[in-house]
Amino acid sequence: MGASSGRVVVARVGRDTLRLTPAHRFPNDPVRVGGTLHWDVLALFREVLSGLRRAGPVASVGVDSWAVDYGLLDSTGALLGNPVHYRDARTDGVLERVTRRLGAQRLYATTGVQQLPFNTLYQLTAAAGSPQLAAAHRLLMIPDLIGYWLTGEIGAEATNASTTQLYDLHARAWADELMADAGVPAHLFAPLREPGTRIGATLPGLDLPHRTDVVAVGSHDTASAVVAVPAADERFAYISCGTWSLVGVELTAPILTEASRRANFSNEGGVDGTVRYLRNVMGLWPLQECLRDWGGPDLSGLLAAAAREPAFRSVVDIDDPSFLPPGGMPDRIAEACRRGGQPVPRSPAAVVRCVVDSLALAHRRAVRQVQELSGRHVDAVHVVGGGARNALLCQLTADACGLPVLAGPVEATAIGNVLVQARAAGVVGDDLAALRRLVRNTQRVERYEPRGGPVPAGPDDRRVEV
Ligand code: LFR
Repeated sequence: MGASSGRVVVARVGRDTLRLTPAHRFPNDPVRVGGTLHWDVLALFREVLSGLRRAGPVASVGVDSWAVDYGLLDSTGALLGNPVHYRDARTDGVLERVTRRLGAQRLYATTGVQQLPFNTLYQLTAAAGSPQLAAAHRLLMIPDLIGYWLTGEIGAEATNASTTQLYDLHARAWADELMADAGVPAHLFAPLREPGTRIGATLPGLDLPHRTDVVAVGSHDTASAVVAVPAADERFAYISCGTWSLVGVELTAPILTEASRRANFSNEGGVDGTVRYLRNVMGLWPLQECLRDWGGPDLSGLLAAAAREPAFRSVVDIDDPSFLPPGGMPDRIAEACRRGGQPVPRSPAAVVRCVVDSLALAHRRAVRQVQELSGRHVDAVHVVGGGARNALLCQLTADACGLPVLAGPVEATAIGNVLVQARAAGVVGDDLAALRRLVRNTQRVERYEPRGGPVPAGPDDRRVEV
């Protein structure tokens, strides 16, 4: 389940085969009620069930989604209200308040996580004192909530737990002391489980035609996507590009230097104990929001027109937090151009060009920084996820980075999800290198060489000084 759409995908996996068939696709449309932006999580669950009915008999099921958001359960296991969307304004100003109290250095030293206003820590602080939180018995992250509804089993998958800013990356356990000091009730958090472990069997009452096992995967979508990066060695950066661009490298140990903290890089938990050392870049969200504002025009036509627009005519700092909330995106882009003394794009094609140019420059900034901060030098940038379909973005990213871009697979998240299940079933080889070899040998990857033309300096590196 992604922030803009979900899908149930059936995979057929063997030692040398990996074939994906989409069984069901569905939109994920948030709902604003009483001024708060919510996920329609029951609708999502209904669509998951329809997908499973269409999928036919399968060996197992794995669930992944975006990170940081959660549902609260009461002592009977009933859901207490709809989960709140991480883009809701309830966290405005909370990061600054909590950080002043707990200290940015301490937060980073314990959790290794970048400062994002919507981290679970800040969402829970925003909810402090609410009757809902007072009645809560358990907190489940979105994929764990779906897993609970499918099986009746409670647990917290580790890769997603690592995004909450309430997880101790050294102890690989919930950060109880931090929770106590932050006023977050530690009893809400479920026992941790690792990707590859069996959660349980689907409940008979769900009325699925076939009962099947549910297996924990890298339930943070980005963790699954990184599993499916078709790299042959470790000298690669990845951009998991969808609503967000997650730009990083894969490491075996976290980087917790002051420079890393100030550059706002995250050490998120990966599959097999790896560290996803990455930064959130704004991604395709501004483009998705422009399309929504324009009533959903055809994207491929717009991208073709954008490719004919003059390059780097107007660029903005696409990572600016002013682009985080939904609504009125074309106006906000125009306003950012005006503020930055850039020509204001007039047509949709010019706006799209500005967004894609700006995103390519933000990719470059993160790819450069991740190498400097980690000491890992990369020979290529792998773009996986929906953004791998965007040829203009891939080419401009290659040009900006001065590195080849290897684009694909588009369905990296689904592939990473299913490969961890297939490994748990003993069908495929055991280390990540073997899983990636299978992806490389079976999936289409497009190569974009840097063209070597002039690329302007990007907007200044934005530092998060808190
Ligand atoms: C990508 C993603 C990012 C996370 C953001 C919010 O889909 O999971 O990794 O930072 O969504 O949850």
